[in-house]
Amino acid sequence: MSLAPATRKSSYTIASIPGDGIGIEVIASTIRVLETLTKTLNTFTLSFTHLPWGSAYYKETGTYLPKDALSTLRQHDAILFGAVGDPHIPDHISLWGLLLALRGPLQLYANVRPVRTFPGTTSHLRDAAGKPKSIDWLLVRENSEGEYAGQGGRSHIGQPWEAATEVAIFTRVGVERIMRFAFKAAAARPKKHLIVVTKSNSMRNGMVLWDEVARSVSQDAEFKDVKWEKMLVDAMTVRMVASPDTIDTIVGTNLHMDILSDLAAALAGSIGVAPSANLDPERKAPSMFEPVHGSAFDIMGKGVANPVAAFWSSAEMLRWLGEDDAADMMMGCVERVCDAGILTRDLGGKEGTAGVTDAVCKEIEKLKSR
Ligand code: GGG
Repeated sequence: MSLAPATRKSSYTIASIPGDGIGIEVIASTIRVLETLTKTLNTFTLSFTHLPWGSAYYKETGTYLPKDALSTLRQHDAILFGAVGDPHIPDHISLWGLLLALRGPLQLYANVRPVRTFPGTTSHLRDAAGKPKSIDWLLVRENSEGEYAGQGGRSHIGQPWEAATEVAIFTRVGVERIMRFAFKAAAARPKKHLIVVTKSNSMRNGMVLWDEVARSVSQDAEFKDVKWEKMLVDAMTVRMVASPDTIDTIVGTNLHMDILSDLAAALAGSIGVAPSANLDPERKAPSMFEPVHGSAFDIMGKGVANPVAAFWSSAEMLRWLGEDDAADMMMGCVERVCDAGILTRDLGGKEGTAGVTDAVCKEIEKLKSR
């Protein structure tokens, strides 16, 4: 949900950061698919800047990002990101060195994760008749503060009395802007229903601020049609499993929604298809699009990674740039391929990354004759 309108152009610049592990494979596939799409449609072009930032770059240079990384990225219309994580580097070093060093400083404060039962996947939820239930939710994750604000520390390291803190920061401006974004997103969906997830029984400061801001934003005339309710995060996990039909749009903190969005993706069918968008709704910085999945080093280089989450993320990128028709066409092609059973092994199929990518490219080329 943009707060500033997209400016359509004839040509867009995309910064590509494949990162680590299978991120490298799925982003290569995605660029092939996007290039096939733009060539077929002939309505706009995409030019890619290939940035080598990731764990290999860190091993070589001692840093994940060069000093001018943010200014380099700001020269682009959008960022396509793969994954971060390497078994030889502690996860907190890689995550803070790359992904979190972009989300916070670029103020990509809204992390949007659409979750639905995709063609070719089956929801893990079954109704009383034993039939799989399908899911269609929109998850909105606050993406700049909470436990991810970077405040905390360790003292008396190695002593039995060692102490460590991870301070959750919630600011009124941070909570209000994500709440407005979420209400707007909910208002744009047919059900117009928003669940605000917190833990405001035990967390009596920051989480109570969330509740208060939610109430005050809900009173805006703009949101009078949105039905909203509060839910504690523990109860929300039960509701996601037991009553999925009562859910539409969910908003919550950085940490809560990181966890709930993995659960949601798994319940809907597979994390292998789950997309995400790190948005600056004011469009001062380029927004960043990435699959929810990580680097999956165990299957790296085997040619079996599922590229669908990266394809879907790139369709969200096109939509964000104002190219809705191209995004719809691309998603239509990906869905037809998956529906035809051309799937990677994680979804029970027989294809590898290349097989699915080839099939999507062929489906896109068919658009020429329509
Ligand atoms: N493509 C997503 C990715 O690389 N995720 C790594 C990860 O651990 N992310 C944690 C987070 O999103 O907070």
